Amino acid sequence: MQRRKFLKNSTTAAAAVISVPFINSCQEEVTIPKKLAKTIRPIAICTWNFENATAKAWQVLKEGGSSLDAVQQGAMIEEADVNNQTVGVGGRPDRDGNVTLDACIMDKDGNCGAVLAMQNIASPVSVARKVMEETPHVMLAGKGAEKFAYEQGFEKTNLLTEQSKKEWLEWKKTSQYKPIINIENHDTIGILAIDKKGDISGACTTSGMGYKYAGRVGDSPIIGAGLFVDNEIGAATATGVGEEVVRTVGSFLIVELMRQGKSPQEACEEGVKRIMAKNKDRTDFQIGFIAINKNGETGGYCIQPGFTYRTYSEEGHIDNSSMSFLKG
Ligand code: SD4
Repeated sequence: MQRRKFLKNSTTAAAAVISVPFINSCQEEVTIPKKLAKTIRPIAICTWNFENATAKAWQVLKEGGSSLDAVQQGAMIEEADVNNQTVGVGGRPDRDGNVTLDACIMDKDGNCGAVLAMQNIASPVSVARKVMEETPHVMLAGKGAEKFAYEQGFEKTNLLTEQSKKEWLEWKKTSQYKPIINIENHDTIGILAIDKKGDISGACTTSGMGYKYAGRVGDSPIIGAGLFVDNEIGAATATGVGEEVVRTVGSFLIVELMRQGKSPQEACEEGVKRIMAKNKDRTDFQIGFIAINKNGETGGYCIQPGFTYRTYSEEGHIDNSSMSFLKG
């Protein structure tokens, strides 16, 4: 049996590295920071201000359900909301008028599933879970994902609402592709949860950038970019311009930073700074990260003002709208 230790590399964190040995899923003895091994704190946390989604996830957690069910059911609330034009039914179409959806889900054991650019299915996060549980694969894309969904009993659904169609036809008059900060990138749901057993799961679901090039896929269904869960450490998820999140493998980075001893808040801040280091002269895009650690501590950070995240725990609903950001 291989033995290894995860050591913190920051001096402030050093005091907290008191050995808390346990056997991880690879049957290796690991030492995690003591502050990440204190108590179990069930919590649901999501990008933006999705009160109904976190309330649903919290209900699942409160009744003793798994974090996997909690994040799926929370995400499904937004997928079904026709007024959310960045997720599921009612999502903005691509430039050709087709609504194509991306989603992924990841569980406590590191299992994951994703669908990319899938059409005509109302709940891509549920199909992603089926990919995880019913296939040997992680990702299914396009027509293959849609075919698989039908095989699993999902119904064909028209995702383009009258409102989204009207706006798309208006957009076509100029066909200018310029995402507007906090508007065209808005409202993707990334949702993370810890259940009563202390297990962490996450999900992320979106229709992507409005009027995107047909076939374009962002960060949201990409494990490591739009979402990452490590049940020994914590989880992170992203919203905003996905290309930039993919370039830095943002969510994985944030979980690794927490492994090295950063708090969720510090890790999200570092994640945003890494992106800005690659985009020194740009001020025209938004990215927001949220994270939880094993203790149920949360953090969130973004480039521009306007992003928020919501948490639901025993303390009730909290809208973190006073969240800090990098640029004024
Ligand atoms: C994407 N990250 O497709 C998504 C968009 C998003 O709120 O987050 N919208 O790039």
